[in-house]
Amino acid sequence: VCHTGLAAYTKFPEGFTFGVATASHQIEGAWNVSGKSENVWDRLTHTRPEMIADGTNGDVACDSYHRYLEDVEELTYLGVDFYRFSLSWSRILPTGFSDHVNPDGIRYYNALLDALAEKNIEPLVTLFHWDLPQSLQDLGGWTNSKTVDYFRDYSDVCYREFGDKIKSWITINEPYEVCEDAYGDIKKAPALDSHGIGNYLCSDNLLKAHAESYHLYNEKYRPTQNGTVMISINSIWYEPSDPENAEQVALAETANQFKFGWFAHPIFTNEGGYPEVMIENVAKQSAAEGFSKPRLEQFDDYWIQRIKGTSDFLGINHYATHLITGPGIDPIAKSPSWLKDTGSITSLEVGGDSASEWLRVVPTGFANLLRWCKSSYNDPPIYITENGFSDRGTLQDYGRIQYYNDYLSAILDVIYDDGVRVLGYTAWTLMDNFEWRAGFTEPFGFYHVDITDPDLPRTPKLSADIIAARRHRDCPGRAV
Ligand code: PNW
Repeated sequence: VCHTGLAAYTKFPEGFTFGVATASHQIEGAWNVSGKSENVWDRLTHTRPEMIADGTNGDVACDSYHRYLEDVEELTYLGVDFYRFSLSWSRILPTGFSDHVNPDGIRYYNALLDALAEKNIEPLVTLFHWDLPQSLQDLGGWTNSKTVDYFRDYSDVCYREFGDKIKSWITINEPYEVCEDAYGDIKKAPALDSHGIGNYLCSDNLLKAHAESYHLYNEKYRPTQNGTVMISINSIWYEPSDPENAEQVALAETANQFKFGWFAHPIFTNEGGYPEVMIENVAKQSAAEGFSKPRLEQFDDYWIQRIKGTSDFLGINHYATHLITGPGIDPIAKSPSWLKDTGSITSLEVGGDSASEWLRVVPTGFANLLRWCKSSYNDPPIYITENGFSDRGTLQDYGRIQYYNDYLSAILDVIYDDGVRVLGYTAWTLMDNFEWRAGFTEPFGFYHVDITDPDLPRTPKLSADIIAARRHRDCPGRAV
């Protein structure tokens, strides 16, 4: 139906849908406006600006809180089927708890949802894309088991207030990045750096929180609202540097279990629970390090059952493939730590580069990841909930155009050659935005945003023009 480029296959199956994504903290701005309270990213950027590449923050960002109608114009120009965005917890619940619902927060998202509906753009909405209320972080955030209840309460408010307009939900964006980067390291806020400990407390709580939110929707809202709920899991996909070498192959599998399997195995396998190799490796390392108990333990039977099967689709965020270069402890690994627990050394795959050090272009890795997901997780229906490329600040973004052509071709290959059930695709991101600790130095957008101009003008890059031209040509009848 819709052509993508020069490849073995050029047409996606009937019903395949396309969208673009953003996240609240990266675009909204209005950080302390109309009742919104401080979140962990506000705190980090305000108190430790030296941790952000260009010293910027999300105070204004793309000012989408005030300019959301411009966003909807851009989406309309691109001709997308759906728009993935996230809700700001501290804008909706300024105390972090459900005792006080902020009417201006509810009004804002309703206005955005209404503007999308007018253009026939479906919302795909993430409840949590990293901007935890600081009030909850003060209580331990995702290391506090009560956050399971607080997240369920927050979900309840969102399902209740917006569930008539939102039929597709994502509970949590990229649990690995939350637990490992934010609690086990300093790569994301709150930058706790509790390596080997906080990261695993987080995963226990975050998986339970996701499951409770799913069950809540299932029991209380699905009968009348008829929507779906999924989780989006990020994968750096690991491959053996020598595919003929059995040890390398085993190490790559271990690395994938530690990265993707950490959160996918408990939800998408028949047996449930954390991957066996994780439980074993962490137990072994913990004992050697002198801990009285393993730093990560298997869920009990109640929670294994409660977490299993709690996602209507497998949401995959994918950007890059890395090569395994050998067994042994990575010299940069802290002790104790997730990285040390994996027992494998990784390195970047060769491939075209981007503005992000971690992002190399390896579309074959994407195809292998999708085949692996099919065989590891019972052939789940899949949505690609993020995929994208950072440029070095140009409107002539040939690198991005090439990236999307190649990665979309990889999807076509696995759909037609391997029967992988990919149902939809989301590009990251609509417009250049606050790229976390990289500030505004790694633009991923179809639109350039000039943050030096107070009007924050948005300009379509070449990639945006090409998408717009193709979508309106090949898919007539789309909202223009
Ligand atoms: C995602 N990796 O993060 C996030 O969901 C977005 O908010 C972010 O802007 C986007 O990707 C671009 O970075 C990722 O190392 C962080 O593979 C790390 C990786 C991938 C995605």
